[in-house]
Amino acid sequence: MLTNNQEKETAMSTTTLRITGMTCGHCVAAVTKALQGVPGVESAQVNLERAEGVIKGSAPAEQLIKAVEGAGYHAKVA
Ligand SMILES: [Cu+2]
Repeated sequence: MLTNNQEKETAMSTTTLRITGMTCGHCVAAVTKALQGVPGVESAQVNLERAEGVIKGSAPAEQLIKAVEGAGYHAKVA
């Protein structure tokens, strides 16, 4: 158990993205869904007012940005 937890922690990281183009809750939902669909993502929290997404997991930032752009928005590492 302990070993599993430790392995998980080392593989996990937090990526913060600056996301532009979102105007409403629909956009937030679309971006969140796109991010959650990236392999390795454990959780994605998208904030409209801050134009920000906080993603936890082992997915590389490059893949996260691709997913956001695939949904029709723009992102870069904050
Ligand atoms: Cu919208």
